[in-house]
Amino acid sequence: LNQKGCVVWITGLSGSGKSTLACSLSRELYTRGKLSYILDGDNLRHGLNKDLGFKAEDRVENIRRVGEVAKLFADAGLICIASLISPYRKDRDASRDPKGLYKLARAGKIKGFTGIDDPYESPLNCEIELKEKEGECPSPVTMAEEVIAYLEAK
Ligand code: GGZ
Repeated sequence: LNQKGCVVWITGLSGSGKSTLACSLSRELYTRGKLSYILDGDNLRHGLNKDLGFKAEDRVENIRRVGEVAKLFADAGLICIASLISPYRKDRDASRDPKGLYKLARAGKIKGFTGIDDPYESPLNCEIELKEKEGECPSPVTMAEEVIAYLEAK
């Protein structure tokens, strides 16, 4: 396989087009020779998550399970596209916590974890700020190009 496994997590309200985006993304990836697999919240609620409803604790468990399954697909080398409402920030963050460090920190098992119970002070006068554009995180290549362009200009 000429690809590296990863998880693309799509969040948003019911009817906002998450499943549609997941399908078109999967198709586009296929035309580029990349294998993907869609984990759709609504579909999974017929099987893996059929015991879960929409109470807060059920949604938390829903996101946790899908996060774990998504990790397995990514480990197997697939581009796993998870499309769930996933309304709670904390649960989404937990699904993007590859080393489980934020979870441990939130449970108080790691003390003084930056961003949880220890501060992160962003610089006040930084020269280059690499940030999201239109809600999207630029690729490492794009960010590297930005740094190089800045250095060249200087
Ligand atoms: C939200 C609900 C609810 C309630 C049924 N709240 O647009 P749909 O219909 O086809 O997809 C929605 C789906 C949401 O499942 P998720 O697993 O993505 O939700 S979560 O991440 O919050 O766990 C919607 C349908 O289930 N549906 N009742 N009360 N969506």
